[in-house]
Amino acid sequence: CLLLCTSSLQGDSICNGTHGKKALLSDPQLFDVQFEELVAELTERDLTDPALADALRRLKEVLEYNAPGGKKNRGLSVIGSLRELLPPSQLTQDTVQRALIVGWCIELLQAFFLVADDIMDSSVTRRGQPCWYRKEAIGLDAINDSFLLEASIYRLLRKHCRDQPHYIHLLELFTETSFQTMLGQALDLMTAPPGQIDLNRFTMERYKAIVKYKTAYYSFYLPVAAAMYMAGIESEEEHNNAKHILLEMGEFFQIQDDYLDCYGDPAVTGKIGTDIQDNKCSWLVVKALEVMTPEQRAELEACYGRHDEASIEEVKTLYNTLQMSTLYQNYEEESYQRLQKLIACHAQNLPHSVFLNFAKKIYKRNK
Ligand code: DMA
Ligand code: MG
Ligand code: MG
Ligand code: MG
Repeated sequence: CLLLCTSSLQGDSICNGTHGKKALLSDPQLFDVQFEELVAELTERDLTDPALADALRRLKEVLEYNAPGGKKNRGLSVIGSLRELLPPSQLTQDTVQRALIVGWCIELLQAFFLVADDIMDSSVTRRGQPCWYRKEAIGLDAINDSFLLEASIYRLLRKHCRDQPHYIHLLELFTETSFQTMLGQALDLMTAPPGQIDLNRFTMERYKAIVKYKTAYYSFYLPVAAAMYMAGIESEEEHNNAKHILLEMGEFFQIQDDYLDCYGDPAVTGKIGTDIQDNKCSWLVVKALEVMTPEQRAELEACYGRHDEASIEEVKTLYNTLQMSTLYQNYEEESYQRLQKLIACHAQNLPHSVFLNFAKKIYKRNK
């Protein structure tokens, strides 16, 4: 059905069903249909050596458990941004389909990082289900599964974009962004050595470096930059303008993630927080350190980064005493205002809607 879809107004597509029945599919619906297609492609049609049957069955299971089930904001923003960047006449069926596939490549990159991140962070749940490595008979085999998710990206890009002028740009963008994310994860992990509590490590400067690299590049710059390349926008100046705004949004997004780690409802976020016991350089601890008394600092030194329930509760009580919730809400408001200004002066030739659509999705989120 997807091949027959023609894009039309406002993110909806006319889709001729197999019986000639016309249905209006939204981008999120098209995106889900595309996932089924891509799984079949990667696990049934791509490699046909019967000797690989078991491994391909495993890949299918890994893809289906770890790639969908999230908010899909990153993946959907490729087609969303492309609709803002290209006139409807240039949004052919093929172009729309390619944008959906590149969107899934970003979701696969995210799945690759999350499978590994959950092992490293000793997390319990993700998107409302057990983390993949916690499933019976999976364990550390999940490491190889994360590699499979990453490798799938490049098979899809090759298959669908190889003859496009933007192919090389997309390849470099994905490899460069992956490297940036890995460096960010390295900073995140080395700033949180298990059992070695040293509050002096938790500076705002270190915090900003961690989140720019581990989150902002792949979550915000990558989807918009991919859409820009697909629309033929290659100029470094345009990319730097977009990056300026998107990295700022990414920083705020990770601050929300850190806030929700402690204050979010696991039934809504789908994950149980681990930052306090993991000794993480979270926005909450960095900000709390800025406002606490020397006595409170000594207390925090004695309970942060410890796994017993009483210590975790003590950190949370201290956060409540310091009114971290209010500090966060003030920060959110301030950040939103700053972002609006940034869009007004840095978006330049790019449609502001590319950035405003993204901003709308993340401010005041609770999941
Ligand atoms: C996640 O940071 C970053 C990457 C690259 C996956 P995190 O560990 O705070 O994320 P989460 O809270 O989703 O585990
Ligand atoms: Mg994590
Ligand atoms: Mg992590
Ligand atoms: Mg987190």
